[in-house]
Amino acid sequence: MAGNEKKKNGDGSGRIDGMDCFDASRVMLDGMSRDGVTNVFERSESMEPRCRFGSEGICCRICAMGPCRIVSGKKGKETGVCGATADTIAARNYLRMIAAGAAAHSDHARSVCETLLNVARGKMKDLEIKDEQKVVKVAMDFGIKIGARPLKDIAAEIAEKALGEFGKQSGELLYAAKAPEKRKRIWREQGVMPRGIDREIVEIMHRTHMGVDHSVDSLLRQGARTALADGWGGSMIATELQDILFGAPEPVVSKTNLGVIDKEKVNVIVHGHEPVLSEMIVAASMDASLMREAEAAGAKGINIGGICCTANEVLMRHGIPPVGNFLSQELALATGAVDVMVVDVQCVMPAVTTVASCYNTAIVTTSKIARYDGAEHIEMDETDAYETAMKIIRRGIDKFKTRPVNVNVPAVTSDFVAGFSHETINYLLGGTFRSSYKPLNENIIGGRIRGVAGVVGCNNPRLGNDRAHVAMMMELIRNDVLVLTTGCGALSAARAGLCSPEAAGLYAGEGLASVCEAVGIPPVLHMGSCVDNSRLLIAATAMVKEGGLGDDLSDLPLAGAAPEWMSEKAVAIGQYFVASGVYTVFGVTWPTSGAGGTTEELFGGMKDKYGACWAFEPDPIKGAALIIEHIDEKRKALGIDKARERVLFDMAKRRELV
Ligand code: SF4
Ligand code: MSK
Repeated sequence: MAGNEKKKNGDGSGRIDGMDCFDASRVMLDGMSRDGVTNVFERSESMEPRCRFGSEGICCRICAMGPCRIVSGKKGKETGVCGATADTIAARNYLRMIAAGAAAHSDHARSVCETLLNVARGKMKDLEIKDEQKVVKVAMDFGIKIGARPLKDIAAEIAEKALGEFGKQSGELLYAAKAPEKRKRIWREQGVMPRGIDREIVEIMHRTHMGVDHSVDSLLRQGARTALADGWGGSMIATELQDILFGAPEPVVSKTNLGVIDKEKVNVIVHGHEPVLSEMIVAASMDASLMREAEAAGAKGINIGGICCTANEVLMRHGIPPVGNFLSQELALATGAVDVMVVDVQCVMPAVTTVASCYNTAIVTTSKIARYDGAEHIEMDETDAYETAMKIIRRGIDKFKTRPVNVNVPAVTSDFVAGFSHETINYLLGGTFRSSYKPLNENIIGGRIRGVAGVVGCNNPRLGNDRAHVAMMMELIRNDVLVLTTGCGALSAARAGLCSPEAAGLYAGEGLASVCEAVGIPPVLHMGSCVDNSRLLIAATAMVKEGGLGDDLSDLPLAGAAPEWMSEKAVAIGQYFVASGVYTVFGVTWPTSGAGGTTEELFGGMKDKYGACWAFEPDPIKGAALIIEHIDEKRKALGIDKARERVLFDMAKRRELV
């Protein structure tokens, strides 16, 4: 049953009548169990009880005098062999998570810069600059002269300047200039203004080497600086330059869940993060010669589906239906109808090769830096990515010929809308002639929208499948909080039917529903992939600049959350939210919980430094309550907590703005 056909039951579970979005996963898990194939949920269960020292961040193995673990109490060891306390150990471990997360986003960004440079210099066949307006916008952000220069020259200079951000040794990152003035002052005062992306990451590795930085305060400042180098550096560069290359997303209608796999067609699943090759795969899937080859093999065509953030990239720009998120990768393979799964970097489980071998699927790795035993490797030829895409699809056609007869595809999909970039929100709210955040701000000031929450990040088998995301988002929209979402959380929301305009009437509070219905948007806005969390920073900055809601990001009735986080990238994202002034609630587990001083600094001390701090709450409904409480505090501080005339910007009102 499609998500749009569901009936409201208000239990926050996302359950719908008949087979629901979660049942599709259960069908696959039962099938895998019958086939004797293990899955991520079983493996997660088998890890219990998890190591307490590791969970609480108080195991250190950075030198060979250890590993050391801290056992508090009378006979316990209060320090490691070298004398490092639990706080130092936990802070160092935490910083290394940020370094890894920032490195992943930023290395992705580096390859986008290289692609743009190659395209601008005419070295890449079949790729063209799609968004000329964005070239001009980014050139202005970077202080690049435009004049009458050819667009490709400007684009090449953008790519070179962006590449320069990685190796910069001093000064300030270019995109940091976009932040509100007050925020920049805070960063400078706290000594956390990022200099160069690579420099900050390397400095974490140096500071956390045995015997270097032992002060929690000093360590956590470098953590904040590196995370900012991710959010306002690597991630923002990736987002903006990908928009130049592939086009800024616009609202697009699609479907999601395992039912988008088409039994009659050759199914090619794109999985990972970098969009260059997946863009080419989408283009090649329409190639007449390949269509003929697929038909000759007995298929009714070629079907592309996505998993994880590659899914979000091709969804946002082409409406390609996502099969699912992180936890769906094995389930998709277990349908037996996936002919080839093409993977690049990040969030691809090594287990896919084992599962694929049981279901006749080819796993094809394509990145120079990511190889798996048991997979085929077809390295992307940067000068001819289209040809690489053709080879991969042909591999799928070959596999289709030997596909087993018994495939198991649950006929479950949900309809939804994605493609809410900052530019789109601006346009949808303000209209063509005067794009503006004014209607959003006015509705927040008037009380119809209580506030905004960015609910983002991975999903985690320790919590079941998507339930924390769905429960938290439903609780927030029920309380008139507009939800912005990215990454796997966005795909959870889409699957549960929360990203359809109809969800406003079904699940949102009266105020939020009235605004969504007037503008024609869902109460949960899908804004893209993990690197696109930078779109949230830009949207929040636009709200500050619009006026009426304070003069810094920390003044806004705004919060962030990752109720099912799993990867180190999520920690980097959460920390750049906090250092940008956005209160952030994580679920699942807290990586420094065994170290009181470090945790206190993250949950409290950071509030004095950055005007925002972390919180940990494993229960998603209680996590939503923390967010609502925070939003209400901010409303009070802004003096907009009292009932005021509510402003609804309908079409007539929006026309008045022009
Ligand atoms: Fe143990 Fe110190 Fe070595 Fe860490 S750095 S393993 S705490 S001796
Ligand atoms: S893919 S980082 S599981 S959001 Fe970006 Fe999903 Fe988290 Fe990977």
